[in-house]
Amino acid sequence: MSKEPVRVGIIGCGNIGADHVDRVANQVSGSRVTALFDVDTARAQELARHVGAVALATASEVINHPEVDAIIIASPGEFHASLTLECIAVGKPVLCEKPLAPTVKECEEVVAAEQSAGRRLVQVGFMRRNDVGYRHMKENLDAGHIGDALLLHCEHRNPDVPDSFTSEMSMTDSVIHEIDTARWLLGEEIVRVRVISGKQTPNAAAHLNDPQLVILESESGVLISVEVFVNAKYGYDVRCEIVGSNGVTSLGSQDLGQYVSNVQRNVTMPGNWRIRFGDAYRAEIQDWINGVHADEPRGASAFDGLCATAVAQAAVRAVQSGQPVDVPKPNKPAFYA
Ligand code: ISE
Repeated sequence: MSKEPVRVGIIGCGNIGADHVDRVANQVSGSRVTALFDVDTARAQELARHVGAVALATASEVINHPEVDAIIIASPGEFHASLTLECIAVGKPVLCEKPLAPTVKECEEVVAAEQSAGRRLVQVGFMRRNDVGYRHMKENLDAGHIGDALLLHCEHRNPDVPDSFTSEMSMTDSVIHEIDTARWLLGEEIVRVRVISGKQTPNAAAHLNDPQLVILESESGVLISVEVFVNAKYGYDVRCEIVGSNGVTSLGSQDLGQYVSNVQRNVTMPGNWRIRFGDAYRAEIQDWINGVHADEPRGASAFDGLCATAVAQAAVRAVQSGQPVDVPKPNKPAFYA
C-alpha cells in the first residue's frame, strides 16, 4: 500500500537549502515540500512558487505548520540547535545540516531533549555516509578485505573560500566531514588532535592558515591525516584511503568525464561540493524520507553530531595553541546504541 508523501518544511533556502528544496520536490520519492522559510523573503517566495509550497514569515511557523510532518534545517549553523530543539518539542523528525551545533553544550542539549522525547527524531546531514565511494570503502574494511585499519589518509581541497573564512572554520566547516567519516568508517572515537601549518599558499587571505595538516588519533591508535587546503584553486578534490594490515581501500574516481584529443587526455572534475556530493545528498534525503515513513532512524544521529562537534572544537583549540589537544571520550547513551 503506498503511503501519503511526507510533507517537508525547509528552513534556510540558500545554496544547499535551495538544492534540498529541489531534491525533496523533484528528485526523491515519497515526499513533497509544503512550507519554506528564508531571511530573504523574495527568495523563499520564488522557490515556494516553483514547488507549490507556502513561504512563511518565521522558521517557527514552518516547524509548527499543520501541513509539515518533517523538517530540514539548512540555516546558518548558529541557529541549528535552537531550531532542532523546537522540532523535538513538537515531535517532528528533523534532518539538520552539519554541524548539529557549533558548541558541545548546545549539542548536549539536543541529545538530552531527544532522549526525554523518548524517540529518535534527529538526523545530522553528514552526507558523505551516503557517498558510493565511501560506502565501498566501509564495506571493504568491514568485510575484512584489507585487514585491520592502521592509517587513514584524507585530502580536502576547496578551490577557494570567502575572505571571511578563518583557520578555525577550516576545522568546523570542512574537516568536520573527515571527523565524522573517520568515526563512521573506523567505528571508533577520536581521542586526540593536532594541527600543523607549514608553508602557506600566496592565494589565501593573510589571516588564514592554508593549507593545514590535521592529525587525528583514534582510540585504538589509528592515525588519521587530513590535509585541508581551502584555496587549492584547481577544483574541488576530496580523497581518502585506508591503509590496512593486508591491503588498502580508497575512494574511486570522482572525475565527471574525460576526452582524449591531440595526444592529450582532458579530465573534468567537480568544481564544488554541491556537484561532487550531489548524488550523496540525494541518497541521504531519500534515506531520511524512507526513515520518516518507517518511523525508524537512519544516518548520523544527534550523538554523532555531538561527537563531531567535540572533535572539531578540540581542533580549533589545537589551531590556536599549536599543541595536541585531547578529546574526552563521550559516554554513549544506550538510547543511541
Ligand atoms: C562546506 O561547508 C561543506 O560542507 C563542504 O562539504 C565542504 O567540503 C567545504 O569544505 C565546506 O566549506
